[in-house]
This record gives sequence, C-alpha cells and structure tokens, in this order.
Amino acid sequence: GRIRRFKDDFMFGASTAAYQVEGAWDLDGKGESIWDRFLHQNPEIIPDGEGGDEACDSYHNYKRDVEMLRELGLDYYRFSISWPRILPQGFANNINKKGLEYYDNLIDELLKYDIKPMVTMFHFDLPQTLQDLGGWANPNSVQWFEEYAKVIFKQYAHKVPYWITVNQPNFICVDGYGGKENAPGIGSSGIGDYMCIKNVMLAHAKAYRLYEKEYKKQFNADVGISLALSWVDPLNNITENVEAADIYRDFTIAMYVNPIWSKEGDFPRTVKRRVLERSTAQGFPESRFPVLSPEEIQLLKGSADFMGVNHYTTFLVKPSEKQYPVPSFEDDVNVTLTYRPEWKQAQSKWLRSAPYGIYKLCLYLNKEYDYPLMIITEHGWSTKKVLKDRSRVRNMREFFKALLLGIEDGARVKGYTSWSLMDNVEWSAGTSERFGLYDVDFESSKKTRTARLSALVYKRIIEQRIVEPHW
Ligand code: GCO
Repeated sequence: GRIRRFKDDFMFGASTAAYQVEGAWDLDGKGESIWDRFLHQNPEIIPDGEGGDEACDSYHNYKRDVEMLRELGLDYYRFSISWPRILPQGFANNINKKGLEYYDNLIDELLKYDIKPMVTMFHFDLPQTLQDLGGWANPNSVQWFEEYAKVIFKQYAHKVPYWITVNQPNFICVDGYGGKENAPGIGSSGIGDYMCIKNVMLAHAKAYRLYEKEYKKQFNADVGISLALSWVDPLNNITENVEAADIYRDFTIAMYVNPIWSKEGDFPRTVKRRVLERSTAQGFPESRFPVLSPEEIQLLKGSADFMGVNHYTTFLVKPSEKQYPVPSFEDDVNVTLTYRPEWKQAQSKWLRSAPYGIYKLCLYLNKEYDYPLMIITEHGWSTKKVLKDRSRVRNMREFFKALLLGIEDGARVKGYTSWSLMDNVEWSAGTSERFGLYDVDFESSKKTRTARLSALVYKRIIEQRIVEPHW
C-alpha cells in the first residue's frame, strides 16, 4: 500500500497525572487526596509495587522530565494539577502558594524549551475533605470545581494553550463509586455513580463557560475534556449480541459524548429509558438516573473545543447471564466483555492489542457527532520492567497505522499523546504495571529515568512523520 504520513502540523506529546508521578504527597502544605487516603488505608490492594507517596518524585525531578520531553522532540506535555496541592482543603479560602509555585516552575521550564503545556485540571485526586462531604455525588461539587477553576485559570491562563477540565468521568464515577478497587472505593453503584456523572459533566461545563467568558478573547486556549473511549463490537452478528454492543456503547461512549456534541444534547435516550424501566421494576418511586434541566442541557451543549480521546483497547460483548443482588451499573448495562484470543495481552489484564478499534471508533464518532476536533489524549501499553519493550513498539506502530486510516477517512485528529512519558503509579496496580516510554527505577532515591526502545522509535516517527521508516 502507499505510505501515509502525519501532516507537519500534527502534534505529538506525552502524558502523566499528578498523583501518578509527583510524590511529595504531604510536602509543602499539600492536602490529602482521596488516592492518598485510599492507598494508605488499603495497602493490600497493591499486590506488588508501591503507591503514590514518592512515585517518580516529579515534584523534585520536573527538570529531568522536561529534559526527556526535549529528548523525544515533543510539541507538548500533558500533565495534571493536583487540586489538594493548590487548595489543601478543597476550597479557595486557603491557597497554598508553594503549590502554585511548583506548577509555575514546571510550566516555565516547558515554555523555555518551546514545549506547550496541556493542563488537566482534575485527574482523580479529589481533596479528601471534599470526599468527606460526599465528593462528586454532592451537587455542590459543581461549585467546588468552579471555584478551583477560577484559581488556576487566574494563575496560569496566560501561559497555557490547552486545558482539559476533567479526565475520564467514567473512571471517576463508575469505578470510584461502583467498585471497591479505586478511590474513593464506595462499592455500591446504580445511584451514586450516576449522580457523579451528572455533577462531573456539569463541573466540566461550568469551567468551560468560565474560561469562555473571562479568558477566551485574551488568551484563546482550546479547552476540552478527556473521555475514556474503548471500541466495542458484538461478539458475533447474532441479534442479541448486536443489541448488547449498542447498549454498551450508549452507556460508555454516548453517555459522555451526547451531552456535549449530539444535536439534542442531554444523556442518551436509551440509557434514560433503560434505567427508568429497571428502577420501576425494582420498586423505586423514580428513576435512579438523574435528570438534566433545560438550562443544564444548554450549558453542556458545545462545551468543549476538542474531544480528548483516551483509547487503549477493544471489547467484544454479549448479554450477561449474571444475576445481581442489588441495583448496579453492571446490572443496568448487563453485558459480558470478552476478547479475541489472538489479541495480545499487555501486563495489565484489561489491555489487549486490537488496533483496528481506533479506526472504527473514528468512523463511529464521525458518523454520530459533529465534534470540532479530536486529540488522542492517551494511548499506551503496559509491560514488565524491561528496556527492550518490543510489544509497546508494535502496539504503537499498529495504532498509528490505524489512526492514519481514520484520519484519511475524515477523523479530525489534531494530536497524539502517549501514555506515558515514564513509568508511574498505575492506581490500584501501583508500580507493577509499567506504561512508560522511559523506565523509572523506583528503588533509587533519584527515581532514575532511562529511555526504552519505544522512546527511540517514537522519536524517529515524530521526526520522519511516517510509521514504517526504512530502518
Ligand atoms: C486515566 C488513566 C491513566 C492510566 C492509564 C493506563 O484515567 O487517564 O487511568 O491514568 O494510568 O490509562 O491505565
């Protein structure tokens, strides 16, 4: 076939998140986050490896991090701000100057070398004090986030061209409220998780509107949201499997994309109908799924300049036989997830290589939605601690080929962000699953970083703009 190349203005970056890399969890006035609390209280969750107390110590090593970005020749760095590092109790009546200073230093170091900051405002590490008030299930969380957004826009808007309001609402809400393995580990779903989704989406929209009103004219950054969008296919063409795939897509893709980019706005009709039916059958006096008012629907519509897509894998689905004792998200969705056996598995159990998925996701989003731009804000692969990470290289190349096909067929993709710049704390898997282009020696006091094979390959792809160079 002919050789497809990335256009010259296509941007390449790498990504991290505060809790996963910073360490210094209680240093210089930082408040406790829900991930600090969760892994301190449940250390047995991490089978092999460690949590985020020290992590990569990027709090002290940020200059080395920027040096790596330069080694790779990247256009931008996606990192996140820790809310409790800036506002230790969550609220703006107590601002931690040392926290502000840390991100000023990091941003200035990036700008010094012409690397654009892409700042995630919230990547899971909610101040514990706000969780004590119910966290994202409390409707006040929308205002808490807006207050926090005011502080960080005021401090950094003049230096930041890309903002991401929140990262992966599904993980925050469905995993955090439904499951017990991710903070805050509430462990009961079917109500709090849906409230959380509503509030997180509204918080996103409020921050977007705030920027639009106060800063857009002057600084003109792009403000978006990052969604975890896996691709979903039916196990085979049997009608009930096709229907199961449709409903799973509605609960995991349309749930977050519809309120912002569908013509009618609001959460998907199929989701609302299904949860209402089940709630009624379960004897609830009204639906467990929350309602958006007409004003809230308007607030959300068009509230992002780009769709940040975090894409890792593909699932095959069929209806589930499982009986659930209590109402839950899983019960509402009611599917079983599987893989094709030939899809190679990463170090993480949930992660398999099925690169055609990004192509199909591009086609699907193009057909269903009128989004302005897409940025792949995460894509990556986990391995053990090895430097010759051939499986990561293979996964990256195959992904790029499929992405280039998607672009050729009309997907408006402006950039690609590798997850991750370096090994880090993979939430409840700790440091046992490594996603880095750079290896991190967590045993060493300096948390020494070493380039992997994939770092060199990524650098060459960025230089040459093609995936299969002649070497
Ligand atoms: C996210 C992701 C990352 C993970 C990565 C690998 O929410 O953006 O959870 O933080 O580390 O997706 O699983």
